[in-house]
Order: sequence, then structure tokens, then C-alpha cells
Amino acid sequence: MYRNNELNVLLSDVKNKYANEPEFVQAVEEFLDSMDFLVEKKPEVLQNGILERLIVPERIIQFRVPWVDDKGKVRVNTGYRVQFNSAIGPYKGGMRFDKSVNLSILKFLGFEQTFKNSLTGLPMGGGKGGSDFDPRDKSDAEVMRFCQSFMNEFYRYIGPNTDVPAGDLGFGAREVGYMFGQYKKLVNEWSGVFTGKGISYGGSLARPEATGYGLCYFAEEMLKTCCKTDFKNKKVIISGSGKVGSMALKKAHELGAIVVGMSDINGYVADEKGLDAEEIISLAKAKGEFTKDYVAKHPGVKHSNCSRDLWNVPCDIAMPCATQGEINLENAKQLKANGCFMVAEGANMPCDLEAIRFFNTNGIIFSPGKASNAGGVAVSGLEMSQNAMHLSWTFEEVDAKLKEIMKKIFSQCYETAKSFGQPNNLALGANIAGFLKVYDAMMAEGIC
Ligand code: 2IT
Repeated sequence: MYRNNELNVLLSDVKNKYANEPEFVQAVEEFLDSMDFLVEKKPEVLQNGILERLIVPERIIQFRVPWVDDKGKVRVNTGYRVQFNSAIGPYKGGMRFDKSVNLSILKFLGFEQTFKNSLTGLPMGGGKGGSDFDPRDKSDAEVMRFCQSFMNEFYRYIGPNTDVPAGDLGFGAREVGYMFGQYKKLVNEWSGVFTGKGISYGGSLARPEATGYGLCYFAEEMLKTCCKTDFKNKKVIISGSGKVGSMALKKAHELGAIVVGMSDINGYVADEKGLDAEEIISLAKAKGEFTKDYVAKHPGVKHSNCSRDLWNVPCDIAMPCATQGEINLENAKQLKANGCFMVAEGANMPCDLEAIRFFNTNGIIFSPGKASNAGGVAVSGLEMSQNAMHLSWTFEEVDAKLKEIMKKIFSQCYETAKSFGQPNNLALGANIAGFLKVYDAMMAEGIC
């Protein structure tokens, strides 16, 4: 129950209306938890239907994507783009290709993206899209035909100043390339309409590293400011061996952490002396997964074929980098019992609401993905700037800017939480700081 009754009514409306969208309802509830503190200090936030407008996407596009597989059979998937909020800039956010994709997941991701993008300080609105197409068991030619068919409809709704998609789960450089190529053909214009592009056609250096590196830069600030320590000799566990997890592993290792456990879709491996980071990174890069090969090469290593069991491995710091819904209350309690004192989200919403509330009331420093994984979209924003200026920055230049942005995001979250009498509640800080910029813009732009 919130102290503010309007928020109670709003939450119960959201729960009724979107009962079949559990991920979206979780994202809204987590956000309203913070709004309860804000409206006490700034009741005008409840005027002009700002919260009611914020939780409804400005536009949802849904379309048929027919394509022909390698056997000549016609297949059909659904394509989506949720254009959530454009108050502070063009819609910006990734595309997810996975069997699980549905509107609940894309709406939760688009909603969170709005505040994440606001926190970066760059002019980007929030959006998310994708398809229930699974690229993992498809040939390159099938993926290309699918992407071309997708773009034959999608090109009408995007543009460098309208909506700039990028990658997410199941959507990497290959998919960006095919989509970008088809867009260029249809519109007859080269523009920075996608980010995460290859370096040869306008991509930014350090974009592949950005989310994982940014997560570690953010975590460094948490360690320094909230825990008066650093990464050196801290035991870290990381879930997920995709782009985010493997780059977080690389940077955490570089900063002196001992990565004692890591998972992929097939299970996890653990070694209290530290895993071989270089080997994992090269396996993960080649195949997107590593545990089976790692166990074969290191027969004595502790492992299980249940990825979620990773959270039973004793650690100081946990970095969930796989996907939503990885850590529940039981996992959170186990982490605490084993001595974990910090959880930094690299994925979007990997911890459920009960787990987050447990961390915040049991002395575990927690950062929400919308703050600590913002490095990816931040470098996407830098890619848009480079494209607009028709120039390219060096890796070092981009990395330095990324670090600066992550530091600024941390201090916004930290200072905001403190000013609301909730020190170290970085989720509250992220929600309020991310919201206020969007709020100001929406107020200035009138009711639209
Ligand atoms: O969740 C995310 O922030 C992303 N998938 C990156 C989005 C982007 O536009 O780079």
C-alpha cells in the first residue's frame, strides 16, 4: 500500500487492465514504489495525467513478417515496435529476437528504456521492438530473408530523427547489418537509423563492450561510494555469457576481481580460485555459450546444468547479465546468507520485485539495470552523434566518454536517493532522476 492514494488507484488499475502482462506490471509497480516518495515532496507530479500518460506507449506497431525458409516453406512471425515515449528525443532502444517475445516483455523493456535513456543525459526517448523469431537455429540466408521482410514494413516507422533501433537478445551485428542494408535500399538514403552497426559502415568503436564495461564502471562507483572499497580480490559471479556478461567478465577481471562463478543457458561453472576469464571470453565469442566446453577442458571444475543454481555460489558481488526474472526472493536470501553485499544488474529486470525489496531492506547495495546497464544505449547515443557529425572517435575517446557518463548516472542516482532520505536506494534514485527530466519535457510540450 502506498501512502498516496492516487498511486494505489493507479496501480490497481494497471494490475486489472494489464493482468495478462506480468513483466510490464512489475516494471510499473517498481517505478510507482519510487513515485510514492516523489509525490510527497512534489505533488504537482500528479497533475496533467503525467503518470497515466507515461504508462501508455505513444504508439505500438505490430505486423506480419512472412519469409521463406531454406526448404522453400513459407513461415510467418510477428514483428513489433513499441514507441514508448519521445518527450526528450527520438525513440531509442533495442530489438529482441526470441521465441518468448510478446507485448508484455516489449512494453516492460520500452518503459524502462525511457528512464534509462533519460539518465544517460543524451537526447533519446524510449522504445523497444523485435519478433518471436528465433535466429539461433536459422541459417544466415534465412536470417537475411527474415530481416529484409521485417524491414519491408518497418522502414515506414523509423528514421534517424524518429526512431533509432539497435540490438538486444538474439539481435547482433548480423541482424543490424541486414536490417540497415534493406532500410537503405528502400529509403535510398544512408543515415544513422540503426546503432550497433559494423565499424565499416558507421558503427562506433567500443559499442560491443559498452554495456558490460559500463556495468563495471558503475559498480566501481557503488563500491567506492557506498562500500568504501573496490573490485580488488572481490569474489564476483556473473550470469549470462552474451555480449553483456562476457564484457563484464573482461572488465571485472581487469579491475582485479576474482570471477568465481559464471553461467550460460546450459548451466554454470564455479571455481573459488577464479575462472579462466580469457578462455571463457573466447568460447563465448565463438559460440555464445561456454559451460559445456569449459567443463570438458577443466574436468574438476564445479558445475551444474541448472543456470539458476549459480546464485548458490558464495560471492561478494553478483552481476545478473542474462535476462529478466533470473533472481527471485529465494535466490536473494541465498545470496545474502552466503555473504553477498552488492548486486548490480547488467540485464533488464533480472531481479523480481520481492528480491529487490529484500536487497533494499537487508543491507545489500542494489543497482537497477536502467541505471547500471545504461552504458550500451549511452554508446549508441554516441554512435548517433558520430553519424550526424560524419566522423569517428577512437576506442579510447568513446571509452572515456562512457566512463564519464556512468559516473554521472551513478551520482544522479546516489544524490537523488540521499535527498529523499533513502541513502543507497539506487533504484529509487534512478526512477526519480530518470523520471524528472521526462516530466519536465512532457510538461513543456503540453498535453499530447
Ligand atoms: O537494453 C538496452 O539498453 C539495449 N538493448 C540497447 C539499446 C540501444 O539502443 O543501444
